[in-house]
Amino acid sequence: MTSILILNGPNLNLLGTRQPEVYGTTTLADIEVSCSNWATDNGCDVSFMQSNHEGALLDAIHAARGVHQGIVLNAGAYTHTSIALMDALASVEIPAIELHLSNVHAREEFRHRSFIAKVAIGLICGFGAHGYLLALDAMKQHIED
Ligand code: CA2
Repeated sequence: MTSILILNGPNLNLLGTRQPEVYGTTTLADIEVSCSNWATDNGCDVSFMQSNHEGALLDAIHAARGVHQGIVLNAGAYTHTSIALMDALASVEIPAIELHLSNVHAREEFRHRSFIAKVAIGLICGFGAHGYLLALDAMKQHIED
């Protein structure tokens, strides 16, 4: 069965509790339920994880080898800073989609730079929590094509 890993980076555990004008009112737990429902409806396996620690995200990417066929990554602020995450994605050779709730290109200049985009097959941003389902659809299509 097609298996997709969804990885969430720093501060995303706070979703739905602060800055609703930027990130909406949906919690990360709500998003996990939607992704799990999507998995059931689409005959896929979806694993969901969040960490505030760069090393834990790196370990999860390394451990995905031979287990998951695709990675959806909302790396949070590490998107704009982490060469280590970029290198990890490149080294495991698993297709990855960069995901953001907000439209990072309509925000501060420092959010326009992405190390993840350099190794991702594509980027989805600006659609809030629905972006997770868009990313899963896109990844399933990519894997099965
Ligand atoms: O839009 C996104 O999904 C981001 O990845 C969110 C990151 C931000 O650094 C990226 O530039 C874009 C920040 C996540 C912080 O999430 C919070 C949620 C609620 C309250 C406070 C922070």
